[in-house]
Amino acid sequence: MTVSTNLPSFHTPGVEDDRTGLGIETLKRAFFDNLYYVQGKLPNRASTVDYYMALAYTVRDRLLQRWLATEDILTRPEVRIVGYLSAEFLMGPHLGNNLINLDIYAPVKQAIEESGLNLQELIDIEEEPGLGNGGLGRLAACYLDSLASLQIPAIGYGIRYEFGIFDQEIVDGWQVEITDKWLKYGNPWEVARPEEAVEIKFGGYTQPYTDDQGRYRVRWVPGSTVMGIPYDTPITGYNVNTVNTLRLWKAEAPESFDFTAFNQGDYWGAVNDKVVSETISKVLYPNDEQIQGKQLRLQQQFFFVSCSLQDVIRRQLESGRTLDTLHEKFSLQMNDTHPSVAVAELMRLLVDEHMLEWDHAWDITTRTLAYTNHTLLPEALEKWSVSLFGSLLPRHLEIIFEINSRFLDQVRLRYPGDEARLGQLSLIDEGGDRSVRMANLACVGSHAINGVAALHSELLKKTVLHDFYELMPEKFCNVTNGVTPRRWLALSNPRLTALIDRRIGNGWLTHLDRLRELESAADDAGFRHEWRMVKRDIKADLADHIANRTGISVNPDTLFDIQVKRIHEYKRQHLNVLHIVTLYHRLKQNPNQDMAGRTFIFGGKAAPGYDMAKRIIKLITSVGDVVNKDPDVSDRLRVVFLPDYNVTFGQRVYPAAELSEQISLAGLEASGTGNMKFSMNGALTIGTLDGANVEIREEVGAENFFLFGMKTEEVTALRSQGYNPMSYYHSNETLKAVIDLIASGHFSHGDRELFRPLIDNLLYHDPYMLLADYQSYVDCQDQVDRAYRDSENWVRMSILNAARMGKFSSDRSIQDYAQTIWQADAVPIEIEA
Ligand code: C3B
Repeated sequence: MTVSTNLPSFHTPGVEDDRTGLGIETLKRAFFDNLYYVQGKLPNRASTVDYYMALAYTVRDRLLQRWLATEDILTRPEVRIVGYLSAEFLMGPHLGNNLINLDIYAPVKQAIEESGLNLQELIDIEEEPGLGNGGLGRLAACYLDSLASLQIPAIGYGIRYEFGIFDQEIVDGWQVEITDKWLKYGNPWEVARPEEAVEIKFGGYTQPYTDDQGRYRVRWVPGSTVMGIPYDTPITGYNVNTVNTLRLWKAEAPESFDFTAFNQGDYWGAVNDKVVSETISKVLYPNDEQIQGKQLRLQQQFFFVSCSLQDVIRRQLESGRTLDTLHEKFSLQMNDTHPSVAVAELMRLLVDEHMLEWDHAWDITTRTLAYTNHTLLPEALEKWSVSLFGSLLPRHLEIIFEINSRFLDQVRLRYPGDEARLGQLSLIDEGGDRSVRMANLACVGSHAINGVAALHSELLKKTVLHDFYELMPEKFCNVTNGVTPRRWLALSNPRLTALIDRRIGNGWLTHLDRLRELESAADDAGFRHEWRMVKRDIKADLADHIANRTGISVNPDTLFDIQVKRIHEYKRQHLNVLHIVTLYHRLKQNPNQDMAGRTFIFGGKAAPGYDMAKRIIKLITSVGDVVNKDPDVSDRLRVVFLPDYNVTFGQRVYPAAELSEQISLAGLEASGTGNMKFSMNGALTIGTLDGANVEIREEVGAENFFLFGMKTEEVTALRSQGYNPMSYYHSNETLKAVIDLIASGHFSHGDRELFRPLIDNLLYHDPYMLLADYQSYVDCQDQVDRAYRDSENWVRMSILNAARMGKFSSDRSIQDYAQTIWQADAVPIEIEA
């Protein structure tokens, strides 16, 4: 289906319009016009931020016609819409990305340069909207890019946090959290739509009543209400007319003032209501994969889910359809369990507010919703105490009990007498303080359940969701994650992109499998030379950046070995440190040791309350302080912790990497997506058989991947047989020496207490089995060292890695979702000139 729109376009045919024209003179005029009329600045008084804002508006003007055309087609009854419900969207800066997707980078660059400014400087000044913690939020952002690029009508639904993920500073080697004020200069990319605000209820009680047809009904009498105000951001597709919408909700009080209180002189009380309401969308919870069970978090989840479902229902009715066919027009994907209260809320809206019969509503609900699981970590499985849930959402608790009772009846029929299984499947955990199991709710209320990499989806079926798999195997599927090559190659690595273009022409950014055409180039010495030169230049740029940021000088001719991701024990940044200390120990014993110079680069945030993760950061910076200053080793070893790792910094770092560290304990990293960004940019991976590493290795070939460590089954076997980390410590001389060196205070000015919690944890518990994988990791790193010194072959492997990454384009992931879960099609939009 192709649709054309003939929305009025407000410009005179034949005349280049200042809001749409792409001629250099037009762009310059529009830019200065926006500076004057929107920013209210004259060029001689304007700051870089003013110029950035003026340019952002100039670019936004150029996508508005497509955005409105896309909005317009959503109202057609036959157009199917994907709604992506996510508590996090880690979008990264918009300006550069929109220049790429609108294909106007070159003319805009020329116009800006002819105006005496530097485009890169304006791109770099954008405060990135950090409305996510890590992988899960960034995946949502890549998926929005691919949905638009594949011309699938879609809306991302989430929360407009006033404060996103904190900014990280490193003070005396420790992480310090600073509030993220991303909105401080205003946000040129969003449009508020207060006319589409919705009302959200909380608390209170429920009341049964009989309707005029004599049917039993329930009414929810809320204790308080807040308003959800939508803020829309355009999501451009690459070289297409589709511009989808990211709709983020801000919480506001229904009335700014409680006039009764105000008139009685209680000014503070009157305004307080507003303050309390606005708290809901105030701040992003900075924990990744660790739930805290805080009331405000449940309020946030219900808030954005209810806003979004009311929005979906409004659109359904406005398109001229009834709610009976909601599932035909909408497919709603729940990004992890964070939005899973949607199951109960959609039922409430259909049954209580729109008066549908229960069974009919249930059929619509389960056909509309689908659930993606992103983790097997037990501490990340969301549970809410029944008492907290009931006090905040009394009607939803009743609905969940009703869903559960009907569901358990079916289970009893299928497995008579199997009480243990019943207890596992129940939506309510009856042990201790009773709680609602959100993953169980999501499974029961969805027609599809998927994991995010082949291994992860298999493990889901075998472990955490095993009972659900046995009961309803037809719901289970896998969609391996992907990342957008527009941001992660075209925007972040223009030099490599240009080199690839010269070799295989263009068009591969939307058909990433075409990178295979580079395979033959791996055998072309001339091409290898060019590839190496590109990498060398980018490494030199990163080295400059590192020097500016941290004062540490690094040599761009050393191997850039990089681990960037959230700091978490299961991701094992400290295993990387054990290797660094091993090399340090070796070099101190034998200063003439033959090895390639290496620069170890780390980046990542620790959850503010996660002591062990914060200590890992301190360990990295402390080892760096000693190693970088020690003349015996510092020509061959450098260790850098780059503060405040975020999307913007990711764009610098992936292109410069030569070795990508993906070293989680097998079975714990659901997929990983950084691993894909590295490989796409020609880094080789050292990794375990975990998450998407398995599939990356399959694609690039075992000979182009450095594999180490136990497999998932070996991990399970070792654990069940009784894992004893101390035995590795006692039987491995080097390992013992390395651990003793850290424990002795060598990296902590003699302080033996600083790293004791980390060391004791490794020796007495080691839940992520670093000691068991240590020797295999070090041996594999030695292999990396030898391989790197055969530089021609290294470059060959680098090219082959990039060439074989087609599978990991998020376009492929979205096509998988569209075919197997959403039944959504492309709707190309023609815009009449
Ligand atoms: C992450 C997982 O840890 C990654 O393996 C995975 O690649 C991404 O999700 C995307 O699927 N994840 C996260 O960032 N936050 C969570 N709460 C759960 C999983």
